[in-house]
Amino acid sequence: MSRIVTVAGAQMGPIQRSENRSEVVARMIALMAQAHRHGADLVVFPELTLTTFFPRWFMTDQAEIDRFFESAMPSAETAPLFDAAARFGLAISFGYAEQVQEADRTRRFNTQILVGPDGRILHKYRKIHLPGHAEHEPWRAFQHLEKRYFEVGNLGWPVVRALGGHVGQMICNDRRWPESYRVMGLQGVEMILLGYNTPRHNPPAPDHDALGDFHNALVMQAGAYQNGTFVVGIAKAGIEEGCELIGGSVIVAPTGEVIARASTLGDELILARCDLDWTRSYKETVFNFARHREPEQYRMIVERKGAVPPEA
Ligand code: CDV
Repeated sequence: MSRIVTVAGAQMGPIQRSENRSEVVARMIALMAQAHRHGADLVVFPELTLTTFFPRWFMTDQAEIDRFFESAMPSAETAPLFDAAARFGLAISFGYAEQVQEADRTRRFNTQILVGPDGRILHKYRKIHLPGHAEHEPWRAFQHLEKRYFEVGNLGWPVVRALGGHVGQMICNDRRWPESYRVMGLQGVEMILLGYNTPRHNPPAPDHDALGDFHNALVMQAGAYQNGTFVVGIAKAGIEEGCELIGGSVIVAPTGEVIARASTLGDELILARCDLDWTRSYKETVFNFARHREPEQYRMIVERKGAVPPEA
C-alpha cells in the first residue's frame, strides 16, 4: 500500500449564527470538490465545523444550546458530506458538537471524526483540554464557555491504522499541550489531524494577542518534530459574530517545517503530498523513544496536576 497521502486542509472562513447547516455543508462540499480536482486523499476541516463557535455566548436555555449539537452522525443535514466523500473517493475529518446517550444520561462533547470514503467512521476523538470557564464572566468582550457546554473527552487519544499509516486526532487547545502529542507519539502516530477556533483576543491575557499566530505555529511545529509526525492544523478564521478568529492553517512535516500554509482568513484549501515514511528518520534516530526515553524520571507528569514550586 502506498505510504503517500495527499492531504488537503480546508480552512473555513467565518460561519455566522444565521447560517444553517445546509449552507455550511454546501461550502464544505465545494472545498471537497476542489480537493478532489487536486488529487487529494483526505480533507481536514476545523473544530466545530458545522456552526458558528457558540461557546462565545452565555446561554441557559438547554433547547437553545442543543440546537448547536448533533444527536446523529450522519443526519439528514450532514449526510450530503458522507455522499460527497464517497463520490470523490475522499476521507474527511471534521469537528462538531456531539450529543449522545451514554450510561443512561445525555452527554455532550466537542468531537472530531475521521470518515472513510466508504462512509465508515474510522476514528473518533472527544476534546480533552477544554479551555475557558463554566460560569458567565460579564467583564469579557466575549465568553469562552467550553467548560460549561462540554464534558472532558472520555476516549483518550487513540491512534488507528488508516490512510496507509497511523492516524490520530486532537482539537484546538489540545495542540498547546505536549502530552496530547506524546500520548499519540507513543502509539507511533504518523499524522495528527487537528481543527481549531482561536480568537485573536485572549480576554484573561491580552498581552498574548499579538503573539497568537506565533504561538499557533510554534506548538504545532514543536509537536510534529518531537514526535516525528505530520500535523495538519486547520482553522476556522475571520470575523465571526464580531469576534476575530486567527487563520494560519498549516501542514507541518515531521521535520517541524511548515510545508503548506493558508494565506487568507476565508474558505481556502491548502495541499501537501505527505510521504509517511519521512516520519521514520525522526522516529528511528533522535526520537527513538524505546532507546532514549526515561519514563521512570517522568512520574511527576502523571502524578501531579498543578505546579508546586520548591519550598523557600
Ligand atoms: N477553541 C479553543 O480551544 N480555543 C483556545 C483558546 C481559547 C485559547 C485555543 O487554544 O486556541
